[in-house]
Amino acid sequence: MAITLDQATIAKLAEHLENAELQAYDVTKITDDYPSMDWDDAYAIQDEIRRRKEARGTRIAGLKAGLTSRAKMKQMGVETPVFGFIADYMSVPDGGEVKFDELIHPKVEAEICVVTKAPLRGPGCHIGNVMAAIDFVLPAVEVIDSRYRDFKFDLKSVIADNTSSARFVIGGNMRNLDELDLPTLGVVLEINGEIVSMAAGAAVLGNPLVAIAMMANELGKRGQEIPAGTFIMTGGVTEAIPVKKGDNVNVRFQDLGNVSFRFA
Ligand code: 0L1
Ligand code: MG
Repeated sequence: MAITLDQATIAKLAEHLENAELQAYDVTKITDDYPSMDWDDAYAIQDEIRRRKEARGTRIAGLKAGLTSRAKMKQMGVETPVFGFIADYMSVPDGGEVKFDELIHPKVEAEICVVTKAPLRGPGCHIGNVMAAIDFVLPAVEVIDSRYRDFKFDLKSVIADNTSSARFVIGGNMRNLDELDLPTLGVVLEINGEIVSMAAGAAVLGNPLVAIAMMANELGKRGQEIPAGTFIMTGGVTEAIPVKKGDNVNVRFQDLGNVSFRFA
């Protein structure tokens, strides 16, 4: 693997995708125009989007793994998790409102999340390292919003598009890892009071902490680590559910409490 695109092209594609995100319009997948781009090119474009945001004063709120559950891999027709970041302006308070018109075609997914208390660095990071590095566990709902028309993309295009990051809502209660059994932790996702999806933590790679080890190993390939104090979303336990303006979302996480919000 290697970076095959020149810096000007990486910068142009980052601007193209970030404009689509910030102005809420869809685009065709970038591999249509750059079919031979590499995984490293895709992460370089994502890194450039992050650099652009930080240069404007945006703070990075955390890291995320995506496409980590069988349900989501099947839904999107892919086999590999992807990794991205979330930013401060993407945060919506529990009980709050997500402005639908700021997004293109949002979907929601329930995620088991952690905050770390020690750095994690790959290669060779495994679930034991992750367990030792966790400060606490907490629930969240991610609102994803691919910038690609009709959510039609391939993995390299979606990595470049910062893995469809759009909004996230943290709620419920913080718990110590040793108070929980993450693989059997049940999650019920309701829209407008109706149950639309149910799953348990094991849906995410057998244990959501495996997604964090994979993230550390992926970052390690690029000489990066997960710093202590990082908020990490481990990926949707269910498939992602499309929503419309006016929808009320409520997710019940066993032992972790509820996360609720509305699309206004
Ligand atoms: O958080 C996610 O699982 C999103 C991964 C990107 C693919 C998608 O938009 O479904
Ligand atoms: Mg997600």
